[in-house]
Formats: sequence, C-alpha cells, structure tokens
Amino acid sequence: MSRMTLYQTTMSNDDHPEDGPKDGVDVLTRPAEKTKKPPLYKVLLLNDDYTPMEFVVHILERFFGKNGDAAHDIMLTVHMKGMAVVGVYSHEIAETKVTQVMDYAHRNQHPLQCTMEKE
Ligand code: TYC
Repeated sequence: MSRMTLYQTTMSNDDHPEDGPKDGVDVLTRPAEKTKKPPLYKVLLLNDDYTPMEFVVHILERFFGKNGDAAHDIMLTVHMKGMAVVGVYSHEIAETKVTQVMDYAHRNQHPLQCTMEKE
C-alpha cells in the first residue's frame, strides 16, 4: 500500500498534537511564503518663485511621462498649493527620478526642488 504525504507549512496549526505522529503518513514541512510588498515612495515637486512654468511642464513630460494637459494641470497645482505628488515608485526608481530632476534643473540654473517620501 502507498503511504500518504501531508504537506504543511510552519504556519499550519496542529489541531491534535497529543495524538502523536499518524501511522502511514509522512509530513513534509516547508516555511510559509512571506509575501511582504515592498514599500512605495511618493515623488513630490515643490513650488518656488523663479522656475518658469514651461520648464516645470517640460520636466513632468520628460521624467514623469505626463501628456501636455496633465503636465500643465499638475504644474498649476504645485504653483497654487505649494507641492504635488507627481508619481509613486519603488525606492530605487523614486531616487532616480529625484536625482534626474534635480540635476536637470541645476544644469538649467533653476532652483526647482524635487523630493521623495515613503507612502
Ligand atoms: N511658481 C513658479 C512661477 O510662478 C512656477 C512653478 C510651478 C515653479 C511649479 C515650480 O514646481 C513648480 N514661475
């Protein structure tokens, strides 16, 4: 007669430990899968008094994949409210976006500020 194999994880509840091992049953235990989602980060664009509006629209198109209308709306939100979330990414991608925007603004001599924070 073939033996039965019971598969369980380390997280399984043993309802009847007092019964002892079952006859004719092999128990294989593996670690339960850990499915922790990686944290996400908001990339924020900050308002200032000097960066031209057209430059901010260009940044939003070039680095955040916004179309012209969306870029213009987001730029106006930043202008009026002081800041806006312009994208949500993994830590590495968010860091890259911030660096790209800060470098590009600096190279063009604009004081535009871009930062990130955990969601
Ligand atoms: N306030 C700027 C101006 O009046 C425009 C601006 C918008 C600057 C968004 C930065 O992130 C910004 N020229």
